[in-house]
Amino acid sequence: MEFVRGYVNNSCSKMEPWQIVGITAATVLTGVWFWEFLFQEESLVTRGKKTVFKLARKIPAISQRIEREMKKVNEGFEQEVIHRNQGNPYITTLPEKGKHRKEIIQQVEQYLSFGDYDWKDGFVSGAVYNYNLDLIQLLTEVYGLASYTNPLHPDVFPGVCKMEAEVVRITANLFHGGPDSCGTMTTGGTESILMACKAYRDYARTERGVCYPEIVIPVTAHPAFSKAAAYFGLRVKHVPVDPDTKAVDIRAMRRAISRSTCMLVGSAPNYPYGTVDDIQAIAALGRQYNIPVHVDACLGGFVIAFMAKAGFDLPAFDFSVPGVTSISADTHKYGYAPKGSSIVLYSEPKFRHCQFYVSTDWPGGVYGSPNISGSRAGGIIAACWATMMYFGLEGYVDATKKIVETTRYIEKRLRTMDGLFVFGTPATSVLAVGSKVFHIYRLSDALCKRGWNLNPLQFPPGLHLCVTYMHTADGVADRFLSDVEEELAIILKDPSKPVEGKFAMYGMSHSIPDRSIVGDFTRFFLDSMYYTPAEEGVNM
Ligand SMILES: *Cc1c(COP(=O)(O)O)cnc(C)c1O
Ligand SMILES: *C1O[C@H](CO)[C@@H](O)[C@H](O)[C@H]1NC(C)=O
Repeated sequence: MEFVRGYVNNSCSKMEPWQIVGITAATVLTGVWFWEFLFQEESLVTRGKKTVFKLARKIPAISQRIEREMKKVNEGFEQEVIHRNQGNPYITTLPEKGKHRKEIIQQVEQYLSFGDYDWKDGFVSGAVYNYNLDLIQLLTEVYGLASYTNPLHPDVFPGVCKMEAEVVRITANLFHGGPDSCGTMTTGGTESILMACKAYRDYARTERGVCYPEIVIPVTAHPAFSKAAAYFGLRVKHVPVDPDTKAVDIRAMRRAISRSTCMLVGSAPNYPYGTVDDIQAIAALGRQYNIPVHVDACLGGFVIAFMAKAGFDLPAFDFSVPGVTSISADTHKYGYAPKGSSIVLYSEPKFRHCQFYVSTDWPGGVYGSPNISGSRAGGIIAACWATMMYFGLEGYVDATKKIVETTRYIEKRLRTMDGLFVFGTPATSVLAVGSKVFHIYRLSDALCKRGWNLNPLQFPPGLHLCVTYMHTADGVADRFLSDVEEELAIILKDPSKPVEGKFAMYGMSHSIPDRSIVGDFTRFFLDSMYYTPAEEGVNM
């Protein structure tokens, strides 16, 4: 101590006071700047890589080539949209006069007839989880009755509020929530996840004074978590999954935890492989480090909650596991409600309070809103409520039994096929296959040509099937399996042939190291959804 004092005093003895003040201030500011430079939302390495690619894209030869490719890709996307709409003219301005009801219905029918995939007969993975004309009629009527309600005004529409509260409570009970459990409805799984991330960010800030909260998620967790991080200024730490089980590596998750960690995430099941993370181990980490744990059951929540009753074994994954503090479950997937509804649940109201947004000083009055939307569609809540009443416990257990049995049957048969392997142990209704012998996208391409719409996976390449109620119809699973078998036989005659068709582009996009180019492609794809022709609008 003496020595340090003497040394510092000695070195400063020749300086004037302003110099000491100046150097101190400059050192502190440089230190802070350096700290902030090192520890940003993105790691130094990621930022370094991005800078290198950005500079590379400034080289004229490269930038021209990229531009050409981009243009091609963009035109490709537009051509595909034009093809899908079968050359029908576009309406780009309001019709001069309102149209007659009959004409509108005719046009709607025509619009809805576009598209090449026969989703009603089970050719599509996921997307539509149940199609039942009786239920649709009921929902149409219910939606009509409630279509003009807005639960933003509970005093005006108390009935819709009661329905929402009941849907939340029913779901909390399905997931073994205690008397303190609570939640809200949202517009979908993404919003449920956004809300949980927002709640935990605010909880970490207010309760623990964490300035830069971090979420720790498996690489297989749904992109909604990274989206939440991007929207709400959170940092993401991705944890790898075990290469064999495809469940999150718990030891790596422990290492990823820091003082800034505001939530741990496990999926039950995840989207890519349908495997379930070890929720009990994640919850134990949460308890040990006092960090909230979110279980993403968006996809399979309304399957996994009924599995025990349908006669399938499963480790506990819900509020019955101490340490699990929130769950997201989509009523608009296996809850079979129309799109636009999902549930986020918390073990205690203190977390839900962090989800709410409150503005106390607006001249328009004190304003409180539970989730992202302000005005909300009461019709969707009523339709979700009606779907739950329509199915009842028995209906859901029965559907779960059929769906999981079908998935297990498909899995068992796929495991016997040469050249294919199944990723991990699919737990519920989702499974994925890959190949060590040929490029799996060749199978994707071949099945696509036979009318199947399945989802491609990357890192490593795979093919994923989300089994819905439509796949449980007689003969659908067998038709799928025999199509796979026949195509496999063709592919295995020449296993090293490269991928062709539109899947070649998917394959190529994995090998592009500069992910910002893939990002640009994706933005063009999104642009193409809003494609309308450049010429003057046509009034049909
Ligand atoms: C579908 C899904 C979500 C998000 O749901 P959306 O309803 O599409 O917003 C979240 N997690 C998993 C595992 C999913 O499959
Ligand atoms: C969030 O918005 C959706 C969509 O309108 C609504 O159904 C849901 O009830 C909202 N959540 C809450 C808690 O209000």
